[in-house]
Amino acid sequence: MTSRRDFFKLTGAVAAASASPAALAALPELVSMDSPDTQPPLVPPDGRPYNPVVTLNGWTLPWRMKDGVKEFHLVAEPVVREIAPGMKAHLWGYNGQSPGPTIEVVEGDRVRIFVTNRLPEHTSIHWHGQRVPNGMDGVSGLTQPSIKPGKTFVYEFVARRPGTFMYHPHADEMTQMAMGMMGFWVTHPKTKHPLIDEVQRDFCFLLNAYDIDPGSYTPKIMTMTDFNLWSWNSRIFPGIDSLNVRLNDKVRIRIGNLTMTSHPIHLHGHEFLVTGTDGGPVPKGARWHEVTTDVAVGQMRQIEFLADEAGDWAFHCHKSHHTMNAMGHDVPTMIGVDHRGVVKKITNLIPDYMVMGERGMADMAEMEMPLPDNTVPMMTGQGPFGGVEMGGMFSVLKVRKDQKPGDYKDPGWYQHPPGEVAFEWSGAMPEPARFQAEGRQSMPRKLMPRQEVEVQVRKPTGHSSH
Ligand SMILES: [Cu+2]
Repeated sequence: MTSRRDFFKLTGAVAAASASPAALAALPELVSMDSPDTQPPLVPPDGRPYNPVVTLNGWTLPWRMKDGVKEFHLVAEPVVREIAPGMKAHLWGYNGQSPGPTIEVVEGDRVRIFVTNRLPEHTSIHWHGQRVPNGMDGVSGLTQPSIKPGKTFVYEFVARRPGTFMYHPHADEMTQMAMGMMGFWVTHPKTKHPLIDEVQRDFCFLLNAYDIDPGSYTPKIMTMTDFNLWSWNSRIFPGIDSLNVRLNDKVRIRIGNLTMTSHPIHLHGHEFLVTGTDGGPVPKGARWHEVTTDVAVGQMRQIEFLADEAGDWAFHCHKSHHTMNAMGHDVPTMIGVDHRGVVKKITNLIPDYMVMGERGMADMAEMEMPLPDNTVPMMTGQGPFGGVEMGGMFSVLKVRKDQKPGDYKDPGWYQHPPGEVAFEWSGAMPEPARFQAEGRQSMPRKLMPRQEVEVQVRKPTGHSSH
């Protein structure tokens, strides 16, 4: 086993140590990744050239060219994934990480993928969205026998359609996807394509979710809707790397959803076009500008925009519960509740009792509460102006004039030009003017309740339908 960095230094193929001597000559080397950091793009060393993608907190799997066929070796195995600094999860994935490595090929490439199963149960891989011969579709029981523990299967097909795809098991899916088994697949066009523009930056990541109790390490696989960790590539904010681009770069971001709910992905400061789905490129006449696009379950969306506004722009799922970490859902709304009488009585019984939520939940981000081992605060992340109060599916698009072409390093916080940051008003405050005509049109006075009714907003505590 070797890291991706060392792979191209090696000459010839060294096979996985567990393979039989006869297979040693045939199996491509097992390349594994030990870091959850975003790896630089893998510039193709052979085959047709293309502009490689950057996988957020991920990497691209190197291949071996054998008689004109691109050979990859995926190993399904238990992995330890750092979800965010301070929290590790015991997941299942591929080649050392969850998600598995991104596979990048070119339209027309013949690909051969060796899949070795080191899990305690059988598996298979389905190549989501691709045109393949039926027997290569990876549905265990339907199109192939499952891959038993310790066995290696071979998939072989031509990458016929350029586009944005993913791979995942089609065997005990509930368990294996809840445990993090998935990966990204990009097929680049072989020549200039009328519907696929050239871009300077091309990012990709998968939307996934876990239910891991604070203090524990293994996801609860029976959870259907009430996940507590909403992640991009098995990372949660502030553990998700920023997307760093140069001012006036054309940027493409490819997103796939393997959670059990939809995610309206929202970008600040720019309008984008949805240029592709897992069905292929979107015809030009069917594109319109958006700042939010919903990525439904099992879908891929490919968005493109010109990064022509310098700054640190939030980029996140717009479901506000999905920008939270390790959240308990059985907490009542406490806004406006006066605890003063009851707190003294409770602290007699429970000395460490704390009141929270009377003024909203932002206190949670500032409160220095002791956390159990191996978890992260619910809302966190420090920006240049204080707490960001975000978690989960949140990151930052950093647009900089002086970011070098091809440089993906984090440039640090944006230095705002003088006069371009919202500031506190220090002048006089006028008396509030009251609008006198309440109820005139839709609710004539005579129909109004005799006594004014005042309602308090209270969110339901059940979360049956995210
Ligand atoms: Cu979401």
